[in-house]
Amino acid sequence: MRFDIITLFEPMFAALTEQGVSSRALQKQLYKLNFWNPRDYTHDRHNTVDDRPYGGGPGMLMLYPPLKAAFENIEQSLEGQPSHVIYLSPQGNPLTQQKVMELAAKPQITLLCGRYEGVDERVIERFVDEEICVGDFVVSGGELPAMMLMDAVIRLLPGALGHHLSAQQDSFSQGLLDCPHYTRPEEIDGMRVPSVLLEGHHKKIDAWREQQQWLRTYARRPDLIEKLAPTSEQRRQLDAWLKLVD
Ligand code: 9D3
Repeated sequence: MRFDIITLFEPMFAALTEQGVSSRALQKQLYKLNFWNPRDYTHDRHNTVDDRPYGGGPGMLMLYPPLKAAFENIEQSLEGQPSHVIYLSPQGNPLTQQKVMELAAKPQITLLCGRYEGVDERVIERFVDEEICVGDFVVSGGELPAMMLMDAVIRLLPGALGHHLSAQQDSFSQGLLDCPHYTRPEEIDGMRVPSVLLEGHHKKIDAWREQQQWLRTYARRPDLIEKLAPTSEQRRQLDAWLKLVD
């Protein structure tokens, strides 16, 4: 996997390159990273990358010409290999684990990180394949959303996780939230580990964990239950568990 990132704030990506799974995956050369700063493609004394919106209104927009130059330089460096261009944008499609898996199968991804109020719409029209949003909340630019996307993709790359089961077994991959987990000690501040987890009966443990997944998902994310389209048998089981609980 190769990531080409168009950003005014390359240093922010140290969060990805200097810590954790994504950092080790980079050392292992599971992916390559190139940064392209629109400021490097300006020609005026102030290295201007933004300007005021036509029609008025608050804030500034990223100018077309420096971004065009960045895209053209990426294209040149790709020597004919295909590129998939994503603009991180509040107007984008929500990022999902399904989308993350699709992206992890691509040889290359270009990420355009907006600042200010965003980019001139014609940049999107000419250079962008898809717009992606990371949630219905506002952050100050596309860099943190880009890093979230990259982290999610990188941990799916073969060899990134050490233990291969976890990436597949994740909640969302499965459609249900995760069950509660406990480690030592067996009792702390008056709270005991559920006894089923201490008894070593693995069939019972699996059944308990699945019950917890369904009950938690029902309580916290009923939208996920609907999306799962449970079978009538699964619905009956959930109803039975719900009656036991309250
Ligand atoms: C006044 C309208 N705002 C749009 C919702 C302005 C605006 C807010 C934040 C314009 C750009 C930004 C910067 N955010 C992103 O670039 C961004 C983002 C986000 O804010 N939330 C969730 N996903 C994303 S992806 C890129």
